[in-house]
Amino acid sequence: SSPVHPFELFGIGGLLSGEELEIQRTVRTMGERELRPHVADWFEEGAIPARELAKRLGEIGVLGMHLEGYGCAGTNAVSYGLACLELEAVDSGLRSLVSVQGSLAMYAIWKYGSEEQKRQWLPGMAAGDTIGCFGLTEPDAGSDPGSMRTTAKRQGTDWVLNGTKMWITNGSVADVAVVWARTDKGVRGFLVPTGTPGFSAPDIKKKLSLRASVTSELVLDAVRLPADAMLPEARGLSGPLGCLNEARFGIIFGAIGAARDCLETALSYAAEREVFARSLSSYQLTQQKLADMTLELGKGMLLALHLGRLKDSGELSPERVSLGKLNNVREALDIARQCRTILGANGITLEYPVLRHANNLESVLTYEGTSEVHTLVIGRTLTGEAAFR
Ligand code: TGC
Ligand code: FAD
Repeated sequence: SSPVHPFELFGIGGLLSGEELEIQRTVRTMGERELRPHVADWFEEGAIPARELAKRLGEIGVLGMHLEGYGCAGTNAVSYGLACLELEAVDSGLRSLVSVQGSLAMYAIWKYGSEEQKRQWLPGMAAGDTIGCFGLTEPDAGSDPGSMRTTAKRQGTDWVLNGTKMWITNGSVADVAVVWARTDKGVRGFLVPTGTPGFSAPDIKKKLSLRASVTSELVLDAVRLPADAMLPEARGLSGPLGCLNEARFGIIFGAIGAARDCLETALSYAAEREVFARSLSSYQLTQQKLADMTLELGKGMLLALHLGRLKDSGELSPERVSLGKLNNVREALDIARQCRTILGANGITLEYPVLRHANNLESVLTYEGTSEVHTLVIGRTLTGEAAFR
């Protein structure tokens, strides 16, 4: 009998509306035609044409697509998730570009910015003409952003920022950095045009993961900003953490995209590859791997959709986001590694996407809250006891 796709086996398509399917198709088509042919080279070279990519992603409407107004598409959350899924099916680095632009930098302005800040920045960012980055992590403050050292101090009506941010996606290509800093009234967010004197963003080199993505340090050396550079509505750590919920949501779907791409690759490879005079897919050991991976992929997709529907009905708590991020990234990474075994030696090259996805997913497991942090969030929810410190 003819093979059935894992998502078809689970009946996933029937759970999506016509509009959601259409958005998914548009992003998939663009990704397959315009991104996939180049992505292995970008990964190998450790360089992407970020500006052109941002412009093209803006044209298809995926930058800040789940936000309302200011040039954003205003789609539902599930559609945004599906766009992330299709981009990450090509490469986690491309989904990262979109996550950071839309869910972190744009969302921070959209949620916490003044009307003037929204009008100044959001339309250009939605179009991909202006690139944003989001600086929370520091060399000595990752999982515990509350221990950040970057400061913003008043000098007259101005603010002066000093400190270093680390591991910042889109950092050196950004036009505007959303920087979180400690003030005498707690953590606040600042919009830093990257041409401001004292700001620099050296790239982080020699990455073995997320190579098709720009990752930089942000150095703030007495960066002087006017009073209106502060995001007026963000107070305390709940400001940046509120943005992370948005980006983590996209990752819940995105990780499924990477895993789907691996499984599709392994299914077709196993069907073609002959070992001991029979197709690799005809062996029970292979079928067990394929069946187990299909179960995890399908369950992860159902979880993503469930959380997406909860987000659309306003019932997605941060703890629920932790369930999805922890499960789907962990399972996607397992699937990518298992698929690599099916491809044998061919699996270690960039001719196939599986080890590229696996390497990328190592970063995805760590950023936006490590798997340990999300485990502890779930543990705190279940027991009422915080075990972070
Ligand atoms: P805690 O005392 O729990 O909370 C401090 C304040 O924040 C509030 N809060 C949240 N608000 C919104 N959403 C959430 N998810 C929130 N979690 C906590 C909380 O209610 C409280 O508010 P208030 O008003 O009472 O002050 O904070 P804690 O210091 O104990 O830390 C908790 C912990 C460890 C869970 C948190 O700090 C955490 O999530 N750490 C992980 C840090 C992280 O995820 N960093 C990501 C950086 S950005 C990134 O990685 C981008 S990669 C993107 C890409 O390339 O795709
Ligand atoms: P640490 O916090 O030092 O953690 C090290 C280990 O200790 C981890 O396994 C962790 O889970 C564990 N650990 C920590 N606390 C506990 C605990 N209480 N109990 C048990 N174990 C614990 N950040 C941004 O702000 N903006 C970005 O755009 C951005 N992009 C990124 C892109 C890439 C490619 C990468 C790799 C990272 C990016 N990050 C970004 C940073 C990312 O969010 C941090 O790496 C992450 O939050 C973890 O921080 P850390 O690396 O300092 O690890």
